[in-house]
Amino acid sequence: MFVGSLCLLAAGGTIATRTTSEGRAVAADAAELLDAAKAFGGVAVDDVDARDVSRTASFAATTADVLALAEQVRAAAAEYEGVVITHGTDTMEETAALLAVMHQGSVPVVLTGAQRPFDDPATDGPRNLAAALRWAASPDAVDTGVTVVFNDRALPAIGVRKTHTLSVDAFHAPGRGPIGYVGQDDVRRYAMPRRPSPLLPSGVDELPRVDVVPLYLGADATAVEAAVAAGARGIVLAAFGAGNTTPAITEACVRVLEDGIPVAVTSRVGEGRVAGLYTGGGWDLAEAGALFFGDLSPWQGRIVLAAALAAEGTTADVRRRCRAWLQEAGAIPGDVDG
Ligand code: DAS
Repeated sequence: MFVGSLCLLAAGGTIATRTTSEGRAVAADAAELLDAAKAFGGVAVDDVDARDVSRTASFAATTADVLALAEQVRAAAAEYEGVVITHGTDTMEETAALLAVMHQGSVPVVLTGAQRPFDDPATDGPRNLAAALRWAASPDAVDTGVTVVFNDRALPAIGVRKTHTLSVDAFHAPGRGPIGYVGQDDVRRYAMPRRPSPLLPSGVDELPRVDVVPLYLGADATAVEAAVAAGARGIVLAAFGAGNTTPAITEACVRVLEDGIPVAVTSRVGEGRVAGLYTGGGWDLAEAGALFFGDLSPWQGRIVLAAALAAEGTTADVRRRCRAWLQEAGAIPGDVDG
């Protein structure tokens, strides 16, 4: 099953935390994590090079931190046959998306983490790490791009979501995954994930500001106006249902679109794609030129829009880039014109 040498990048998260009198804090290093994973067998951990990348909780990380991590991943992918990253679960879906808009080539890049601390007697971390290493070392993982391995499942980066606050069954990719099962003795891939062409080149150290605006009963235009005033170059709506907005937010977004700032529509629902269906809501946004981001979560949509904005070009170029990427990612139908 094992195809060659792996690199483990330890980037903080609950998987590496111990409990202190002031709350959980990252304490275990990459070597300790690897050592603990040995108990779950199935992978030649002596062939894994372990590197410490950061000791942050993922809720405290910045986009620049994740771009720096992406550079380490790129370097490791040039050197090893698989790269595994231990990471906090809170923003793992955003890191997965950011790596996915950059990663090229056949080397699998696998994110994993834990819901329970390293010093919990029933911690899930070492088991998840052993599974992630097993998946990364398997021929089944070659060409799968970026994946998340958690609770015995391999999930595609695009579409993965944290779906439970505390349970060890914390990640799913509604409508898209799992793409594989990672047991203690066997690895099985059921499907190949979509692999769109890279949207973001390597070497970028910051992304343009893109803000997420949540929809809630009676929401007014304050958040949209504040985002623009703060310098947002794009706005992602976490809209109602299949992509609807309050009248105040619809009107504010139409104005924003007239000013050349892209607005991307996603849903706060958690599964399914958005569509411009209702007058006064999604229909009006579509007519005004908003981009409908398919089944992407608001958080992954924000990464995709920011990546599309990172390259030079007009608003029309950004729209074209987003649409092409979303089509290749299977988020929107292939016949949507740009
Ligand atoms: N919620 C924690 C975790 O599960 C903290 C973090 O995201 O770093 O890893």
